[in-house]
Amino acid sequence: LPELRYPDQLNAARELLAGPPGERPCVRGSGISWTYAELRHHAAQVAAVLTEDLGLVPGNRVLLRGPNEPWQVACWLGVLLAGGVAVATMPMLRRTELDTISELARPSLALVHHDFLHDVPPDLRTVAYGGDSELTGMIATHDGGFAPVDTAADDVALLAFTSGTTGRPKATMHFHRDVLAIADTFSRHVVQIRPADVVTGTPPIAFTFGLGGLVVFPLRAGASTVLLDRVTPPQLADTVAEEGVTVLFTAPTAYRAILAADKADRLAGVRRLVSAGETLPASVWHAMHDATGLRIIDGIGSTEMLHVFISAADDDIRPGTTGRAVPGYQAAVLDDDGRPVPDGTPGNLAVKGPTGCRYLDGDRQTTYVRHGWNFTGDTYVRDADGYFTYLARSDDMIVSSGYNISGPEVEQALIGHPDVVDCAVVATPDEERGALVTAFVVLREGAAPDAAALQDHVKQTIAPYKYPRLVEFVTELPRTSTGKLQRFVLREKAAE
Ligand code: 3SK
Repeated sequence: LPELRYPDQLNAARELLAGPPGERPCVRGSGISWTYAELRHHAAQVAAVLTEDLGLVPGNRVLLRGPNEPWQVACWLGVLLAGGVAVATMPMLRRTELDTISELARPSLALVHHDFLHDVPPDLRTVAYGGDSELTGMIATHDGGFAPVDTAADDVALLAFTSGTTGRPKATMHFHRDVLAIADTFSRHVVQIRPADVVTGTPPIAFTFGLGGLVVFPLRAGASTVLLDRVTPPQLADTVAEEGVTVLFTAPTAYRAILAADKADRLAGVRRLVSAGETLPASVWHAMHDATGLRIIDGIGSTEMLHVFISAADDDIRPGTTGRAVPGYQAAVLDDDGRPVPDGTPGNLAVKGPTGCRYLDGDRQTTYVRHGWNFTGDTYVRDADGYFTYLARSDDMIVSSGYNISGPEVEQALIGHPDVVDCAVVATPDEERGALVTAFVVLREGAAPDAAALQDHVKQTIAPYKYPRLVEFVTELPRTSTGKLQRFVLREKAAE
């Protein structure tokens, strides 16, 4: 792999929009269909509104909130063209989570889809976009002639939030060059997206898996992308057939559901299936291969590294393993002191490459980045051929249907219910979702067990997908003599 070299002055949005011919189809979704020239025009209009009308200066942060559709892409690119820092937030987040993100990211303003204005902190200057909104009125006075800000390759382009194990989200910073690097490694060398490709998928573009797969990769390759807002797996398969999709990004749960719904034949026109977000069971890989002849490209990435760093494609794939280090990255299994463990021995997965983990607030940095290695928090084993196999999360994160859910965050939500005196949240292994969020709850004396009421309470407090699907009522939680919760006891109980 030739070393990735970028000029010192680099604006990722300008690069992503500059290449392909203007008339080429670029992005469609929600009834909109834009060519590259049209996306370029709208992104430049957004940048002009931000700088000339709203007073944004380079380095200011802009919170973004909305579903996967073309205007979110125009806003994201517009922020980068203006030299701003995009802070994309998952559309399902609620006020509590958005308050924390605002507190940490300190955005100067927010661009929010007109259907998602609820739950945005009221003291944040917010401009609605899409349809007949404030932004639509504002961009009308700009002709799209905005000159992109000449950012440095190492200027921060985006803050990506990850749910920390403590329940408090953590922001990771990524540079303009990182945005191009993920396309010039995983996309270029493993997925191999081409200009004629039509890409789609399910991850929100506020999640870096979706941002890369559905925005950065297709744009960098001059391909086109179809953005979908909340589709079921059978609807996804139908859309793939109807829209002529050739590259699909989704999670193992969706591949399994497409197979279960007997919809795999709808993937007949697809060239590449990509899976990330959770580990892909060998059984799903083989079932999809039997049904379609396609070999799913599995991968592991992280918000901290921006995108996928271990993967394999075509004949290199060994189902059940995640693959090998993506060209441009190095991966290793290390002990707690940072020394490599022998092949076949479980240890901490560590990775280094052109992108890297940079937390906005410093306290995690020294724990998660040591000797130039980024520790991912996963326990992995490597074989003699350099294939990495996932064993478990090393911390308290629960990975369910591709979502990273922090056990302590769900506990904090539960403990806010007047009937709950103590609780602990762990994962129960599950064939369908990878893991189920499971709550062990101690009720106040006299309170009647009502799992549905507790589940509703969590859904009202934090993003609904984090609610505990299983609730078990207990009289006490296992604790050490110093009062420390013995999570491993509960994990074993949950797995029984
Ligand atoms: O979960 C993953 O494997 C992943 C992949 C790409 C980008 C981000 C993440 C968290």
